[in-house]
Amino acid sequence: MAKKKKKKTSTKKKVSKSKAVRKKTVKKKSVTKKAPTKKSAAKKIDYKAIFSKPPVIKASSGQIRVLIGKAGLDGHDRGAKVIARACRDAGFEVVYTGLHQTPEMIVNTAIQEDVDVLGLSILSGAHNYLVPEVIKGLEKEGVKVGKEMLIVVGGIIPESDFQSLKKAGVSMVFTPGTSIDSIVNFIRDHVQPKG
Ligand code: B12
Repeated sequence: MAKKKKKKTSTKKKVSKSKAVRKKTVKKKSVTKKAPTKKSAAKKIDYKAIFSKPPVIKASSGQIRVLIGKAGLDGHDRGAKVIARACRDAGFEVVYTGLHQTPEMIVNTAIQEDVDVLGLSILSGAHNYLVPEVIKGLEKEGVKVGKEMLIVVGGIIPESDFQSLKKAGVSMVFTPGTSIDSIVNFIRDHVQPKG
């Protein structure tokens, strides 16, 4: 019995020791927490500056022609369909590729349909691969991206990728929550129909 009592006391001591250690660690953490510096504040992406001067192109006909493309394994087609319908309602000529297209398929359709705007809808996270692939394919076929054809991208696109997409030839990125009107107006403002 006496032995058992001794054991219990020693365990209590151990617990109280480890509590003290935990308290110390918490204190340390709060001390080392840094306030945001000027450097980290400067890192914030100013997407309006990145896409500040999108080009204005001349349409190949009297009606603005738009292709909405879905590349890769991405199965999210709501946004693409919503945009395709809104563009049609705005009076544009619209072609929708449907799901699971390869970049080559999208390039071929864009050229065959002689579109002024290629809108890529990507929610899969593969935009950093797919978008440059499509643009490279168009340029290989002699399309002057940003002069004869506007490339716009919509979907789940982190702001940190805006700069590289702009560099690849994208004129504007539209993320979730963008109003349909602002998308239609962007196309109207940046594509001048013939005549
Ligand atoms: C609905 C939904 C689904 C539905 C899709 C139904 C369908 N037929 O589209 C279902 C249930 C099938 C689904 C499945 C999956 N999903 Co999901 N899904 C969503 C959810 C909740 C909403 C997407 C949506 O329809 N929004 C409404 C439409 C109108 O908005 P939108 O597409 O964003 O379009 C707007 C803009 O982005 C822009 N836009 C979009 N396209 C274009 C094109 C052009 C040309 C222009 C100008 C503008 C534009 O304009 C629109 C209007 O503002 C999002 C979360 C979210 N809040 O976005 C996740 C989300 C997209 N899904 C996600 C994931 C991971 C999946 C799955 C992989 C889950 C799984 N493990 O199975 C699968 C993948 C299926 C597949 N084969 O691809 C992730 C993607 C993560 C990422 N990319 O980093 C998200 C972001 C959820 C999350 N927070 O994790 N999903």
